[in-house]
Amino acid sequence: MKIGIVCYPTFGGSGVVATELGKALAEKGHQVHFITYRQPARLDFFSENLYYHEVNVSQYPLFDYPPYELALASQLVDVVRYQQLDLLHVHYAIPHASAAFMAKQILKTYGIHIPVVTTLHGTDITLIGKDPTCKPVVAFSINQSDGVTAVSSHLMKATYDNFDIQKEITVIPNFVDLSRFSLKPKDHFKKAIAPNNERIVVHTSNFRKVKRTEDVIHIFKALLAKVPAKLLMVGDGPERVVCEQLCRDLGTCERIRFLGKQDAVEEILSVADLFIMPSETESFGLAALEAMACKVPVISSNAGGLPELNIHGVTGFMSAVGDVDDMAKNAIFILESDDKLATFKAAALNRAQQFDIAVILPIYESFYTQVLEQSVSSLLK
Ligand code: GMT
Repeated sequence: MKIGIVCYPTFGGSGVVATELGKALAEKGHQVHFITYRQPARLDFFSENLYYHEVNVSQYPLFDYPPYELALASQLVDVVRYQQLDLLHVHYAIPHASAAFMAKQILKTYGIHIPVVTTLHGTDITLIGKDPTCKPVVAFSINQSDGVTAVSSHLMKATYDNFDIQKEITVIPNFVDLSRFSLKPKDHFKKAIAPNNERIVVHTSNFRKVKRTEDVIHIFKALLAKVPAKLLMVGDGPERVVCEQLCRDLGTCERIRFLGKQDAVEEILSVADLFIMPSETESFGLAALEAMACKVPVISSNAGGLPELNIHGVTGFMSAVGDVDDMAKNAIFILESDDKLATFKAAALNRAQQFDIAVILPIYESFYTQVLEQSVSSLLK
């Protein structure tokens, strides 16, 4: 199959899922064309089946707001026409689904029919998508897609609850590449971070408000009262400075390292004993899945789709959003005993194996086949 993939090329979860999916499809022999405004962060190797088409947005001085959606739609028309794509798969509804719809209408005038699959990832529905500035366009472009997937049952329900959707939404969960995300021998790194054998706690995110990164610092502060530990904060974003100030106020700076954006997250997770994800909303929690694949139990909120991943009392614990005392209590429970920690670690890996890319990739492939067959039969009607 010749598949065009549209996504945000950043470290955000939807971009990671889209890029890893494209890479895996290419390895399986499909021809995959990424159409994005920058080379996706994880598109880090060459393959004869992988293509990259950059979207260039005009900087014409009349425009206060560069017309990205228009540039994307134009590029989609071009790539579909000249690369003869079979299907477009757009990740994150805004503005990708509406740009794909526009491209599809233009392509019809050339006698080309291109089926569009839209994958909903999270804030495109639960935050910004609901905003009146986006809502009618998001609803329309979901309904106009030939296939729609959501990364959790929670997100699928939230989409039906918040928008007038007539389309069937299929749940295809996030996945992890277990050959990359697995425990790596990183003892020298562990020794450097925790020379006195302290427990290592990790948080990774894009440090936006929705991630409640300040909660991570509060949970860690409470944990320190019982368990010697170090905290690694991975990633960057608007809340990082707030967290750095909070560490100073709480006197915990010596025990916390802010590592910024990192490519080799799996190496950091390989030395971790606990992962903290206290998010306000989280449609799936890909970062938590990646931690679990590296045998790291998870302390999370019970928001959104997290209960579909983190099994309370087995792979970690969940608490109500903002209940940092309960999260700290659960963190102490896991970390205070080597035996308990070993049990939680094994269970975390066991759960992650259910989301192995080898399991999820064929689900996407058969979804594409189904969408293609349906669109061919609707053309013949
Ligand atoms: O909103 C974000 O955090 C970024 C967003 C994205 O689309 O880049 O992440 C969402 O998609 C991920 C991949 O499907 C999910 O694992 C995350 O849970 C989800 N984030 C939120 O819902 C907050």
